Amino acid sequence: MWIKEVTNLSEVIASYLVHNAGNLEKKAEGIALGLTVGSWTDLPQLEQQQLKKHKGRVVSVQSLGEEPNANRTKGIIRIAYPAANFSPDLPAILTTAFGKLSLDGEIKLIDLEFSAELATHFKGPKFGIEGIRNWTGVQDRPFVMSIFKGILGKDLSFLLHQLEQQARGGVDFVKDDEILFDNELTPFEERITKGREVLEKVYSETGHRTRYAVNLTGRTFDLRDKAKRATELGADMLLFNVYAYGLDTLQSLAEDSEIAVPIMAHPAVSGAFTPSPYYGLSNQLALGKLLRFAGADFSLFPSPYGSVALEKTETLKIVESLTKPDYVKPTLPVPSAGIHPGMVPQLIEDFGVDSVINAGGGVHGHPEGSAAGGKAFRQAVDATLLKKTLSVASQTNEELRQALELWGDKVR
Ligand code: 1AE
Repeated sequence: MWIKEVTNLSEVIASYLVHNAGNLEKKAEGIALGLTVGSWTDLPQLEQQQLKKHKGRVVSVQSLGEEPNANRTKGIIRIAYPAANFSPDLPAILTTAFGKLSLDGEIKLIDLEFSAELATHFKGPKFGIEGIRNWTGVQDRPFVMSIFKGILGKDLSFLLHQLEQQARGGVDFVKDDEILFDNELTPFEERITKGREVLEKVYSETGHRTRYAVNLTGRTFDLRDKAKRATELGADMLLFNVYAYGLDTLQSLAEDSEIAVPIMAHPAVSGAFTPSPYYGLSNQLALGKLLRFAGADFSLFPSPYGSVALEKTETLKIVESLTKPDYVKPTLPVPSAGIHPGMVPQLIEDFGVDSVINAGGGVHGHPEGSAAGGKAFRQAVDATLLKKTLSVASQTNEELRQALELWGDKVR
């Protein structure tokens, strides 16, 4: 591996995983030139001088040898792109670092490192983990979230009943299903106003406050007004299908001072970009750093043990890029999909206390209904933090006992 000196220039450094690229140094130089000033050495001296500040810089080249049994070489190339080449926004940065290059052979963008100056253009999450903890008053334990299920074709009274049951189960957050769009049966504004009444009622009766993330949907140019209206109506949080709209749309919403609520980024559609080992974006970038820099307070991603599983190493890299010290606040990791109470000890072991345990079917599928489903999760969390096994805890927690009887206590 060789590394050229890294400077403090305003720039973004892109890391690429390449396969079968031949001579890596040559490949790297080709990218550094090709994505910036084009051909270089044939130009007259004056022009070379003028173009110098725009030229991409090869930062490092590392061979990873051959893939076992595949007869394929691979390596990692890092290229710095001067900020002079782009406006400080994600569409420009992505197009610079991975525009046409994304179409050009076996190359995967695995990371983007922002220089300090460039990072000042990104505000990141409004709340971050600390902000969400202060807002909710929930400290020292993972949050528990449940997801509306089976709402399509149902009316508002059905939705409100399901909301009430989830809140009575003691979950911290309830989110819309990402496939619930604005519709006549459960209109966006009424979900917010009537949902709020239900959650206030549960709070006044039980002392437990649940917050609701309403799905912000519709045409892109309408989103800003719709999000503002949602906050005026008292929406607690917004759910957002960021990869259906684009990262910059998320960033614009997150930066708007009149949209002063946390935003939860859903991973829908991101799988179109991430699963190949050879092409696209890494999960740590797509569901980690880019969402954090674009301002998501929560990032949902497939857990390693649920129904839409990701490799555990992938999920841990996502969490690292959501939470490690960086220029912007951390984003709450939400490992999701196919989660049931028996998985709680493993979720806490893998993702820690600063995470959200999130389930749809694992709440509503409880034999005694959704409230019991929420309680079973809270009991599993409490037991795990007290270092009790779920099996011991289930002797004194009926809801947990029933959940374990149904789903077991194994992650797979
Ligand atoms: C990766 C996102 C998971 C999600 O949005 C969802 O609806 C999960 O539902 P369950 O928990 O698998 O029923």
